[in-house]
Amino acid sequence: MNQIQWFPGHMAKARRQVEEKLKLVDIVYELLDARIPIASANPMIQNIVKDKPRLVILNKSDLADNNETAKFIEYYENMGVPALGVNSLSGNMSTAILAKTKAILRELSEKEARKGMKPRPFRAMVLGIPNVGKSQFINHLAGKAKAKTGDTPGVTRMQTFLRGGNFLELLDNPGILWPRFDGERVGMLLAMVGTIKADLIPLEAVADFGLSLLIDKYPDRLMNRYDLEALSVDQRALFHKIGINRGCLLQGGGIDYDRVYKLFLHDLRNQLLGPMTFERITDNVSL
Ligand SMILES: Nc1nc2c(ncn2[C@@H]2O[C@H](COP(=O)(O)OP(=O)(O)OP(=O)(O)O)[C@@H](O)[C@H]2O)c(=O)[nH]1
Ligand SMILES: [Mg+2]
Repeated sequence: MNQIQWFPGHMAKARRQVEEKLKLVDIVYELLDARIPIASANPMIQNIVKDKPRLVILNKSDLADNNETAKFIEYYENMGVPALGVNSLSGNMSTAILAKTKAILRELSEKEARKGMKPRPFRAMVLGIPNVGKSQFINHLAGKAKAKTGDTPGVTRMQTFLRGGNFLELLDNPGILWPRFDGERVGMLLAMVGTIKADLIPLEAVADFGLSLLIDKYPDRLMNRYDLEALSVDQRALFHKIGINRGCLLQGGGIDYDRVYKLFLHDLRNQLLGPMTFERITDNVSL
């Protein structure tokens, strides 16, 4: 993965570019990763978007726990921030997104109609941290693979408007914002789902973090997947057990822990333990 390095200068530039583009649009689609809605949010979003209408998109909702996605949506809506869960890969959410957009922008349409203006497509821009699925989301709405996607952050360059049905125009070049940098936990979550380059943090630390999250939030799935009879508090012992059950052995017979960690993270990222959400609303959300 080609990691964008965010330095203060880059952040200022990204912010400026987004602020320029904001003038061109009626609404902002703020994309979050439904598995980590808090960690994948840009900390300055409110400050950057200001009073431009905003719709929070919990993207990659196919990878997340539906119950938890519903709770996050309810939470945002209660705070006055409209939100929707979306699977940009294979779902068909265009109608729901357009309907929600129209509802959010109703006042604007009415105002324009009173001024005698003809109905026009709304203009939207997509905002989010690298790799959250901005280009995929645009393609989903535009109906074809028009924006370039890839699992490397930072693949998008050009700037035009794409048609998303008859009522929407999307800024082709999405606004890329930096992730949170406040604390180890956020970095771990981003590395765990594969949003930031995994080797920025030692493999063992990411796997260890993931294991403790699963012990806390999805213990049954963990035990089922790896045939564990009990979840001891000693994580090294659990990885040892997983290593034995999965045949991650060194030539001399010891456990190949690196392989165990990789296998575990691969399973996590590829939904082999089912769709999961790694944060809860109670984990101190700030909008
Ligand atoms: N399962 C699933 N994968 C998704 C979804 N949306 C995007 N992806 C995948 O996530 C990866 C990143 O998607 P992009 O659309 O390239 O992300 P981006 O935000 O445009 O990334 P940058 O342009 O690099 O900032 C790709 O491998 C997509 O296939 C989704 O809703 N569900
Ligand atoms: Mg992109």
